[in-house]
Amino acid sequence: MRTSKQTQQKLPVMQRESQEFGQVLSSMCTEPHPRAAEAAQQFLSSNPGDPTTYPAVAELETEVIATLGELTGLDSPEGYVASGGTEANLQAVRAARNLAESDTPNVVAPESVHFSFQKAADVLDVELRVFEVGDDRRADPADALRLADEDTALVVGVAGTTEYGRVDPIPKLADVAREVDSLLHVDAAWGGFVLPFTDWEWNFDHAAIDTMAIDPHKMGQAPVPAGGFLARDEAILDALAVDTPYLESTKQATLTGTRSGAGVAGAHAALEAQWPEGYRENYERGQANADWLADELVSQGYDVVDPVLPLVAADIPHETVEALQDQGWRVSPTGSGELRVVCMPHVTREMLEQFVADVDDL
Ligand code: 0PR
Repeated sequence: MRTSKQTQQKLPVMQRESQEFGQVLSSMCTEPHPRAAEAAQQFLSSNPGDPTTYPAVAELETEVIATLGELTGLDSPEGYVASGGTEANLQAVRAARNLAESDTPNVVAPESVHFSFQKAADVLDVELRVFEVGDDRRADPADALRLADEDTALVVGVAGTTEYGRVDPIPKLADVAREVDSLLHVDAAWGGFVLPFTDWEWNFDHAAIDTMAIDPHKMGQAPVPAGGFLARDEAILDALAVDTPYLESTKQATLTGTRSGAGVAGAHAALEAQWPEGYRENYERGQANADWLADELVSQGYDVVDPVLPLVAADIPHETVEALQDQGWRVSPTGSGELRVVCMPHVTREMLEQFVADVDDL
């Protein structure tokens, strides 16, 4: 691992500069809502992994899951606050594997899935079958069906892809899952806090979805770590549970043991402050910014992938991206090399105006 200059100087932590967001354009993290930061502070030493000892934070977690259920069209949601989208996706694969009858279960997913599925497949010893996406960068259910068979334990759809913000045809993928008798998981880790304000069909109410990832620590403005794992049925959590003989609660379905009370409390406060109107405003502002940025870059002659959600990918040459990075812009490319700007709540029009001017100068 590289050591930064700051580490080499060994400044005491309180004298180090914390991350500024003024030039952060490609991250899916954002500044936490002020009330969420405060709530996190208050629960720093509580462990939601031990609800008997820490009932206050456990109650907050139940309420977070209830609100996430409301956001995703699920009346009596099961689930928990995970460490992030990686854990939620891994747990979805794990539940499907544990419930599958096959000894050689596989997972069918579009190539646009987050790389956390590769980790899940590796850790859980499950075959990951990936199919290409079409020109629209979305999963084609016919391709999913071609790859699926009687050993398929899980079909995955993404509601807001990491690189282009695309939403897969979730109801049709649910039909595929039903046809091969598998579960359906939707990864809305990033998209889940913007999609409620769009016409996309993506949630539990729109299709026979079994599990979902939806991360408060991305668009939800909660402090890190706060991911969300949701399930329609208790049987899914049961499939993940192990006995916990020396705790008063007798089983645990989470992947990690000790968990972040700060994450849970922060997510709770963020949801309380922002759902639904604050998130709606974030979405509308983010989408307007994305549309504006896309137009500006097109008028500078770049190819831009139409932002269907608040995420812009533009074909900007590698040297220009490097020059922008030298100017302090925190930007990173997609796998195919496009520059990617995620219009998170901290990304303002003023930032983008400066960014566009810098791109123009180069
Ligand atoms: N699912 C989707 C659709 C994601 O975009 C991501 C992360 C995950 C799952 C995994 O979530 P966790 O990272 O919470 O486990 N997408 C971002 C990415 O890989 C994560 C990220 C966030 C990257 C902030 C950089 C950054 O500064 O690009």
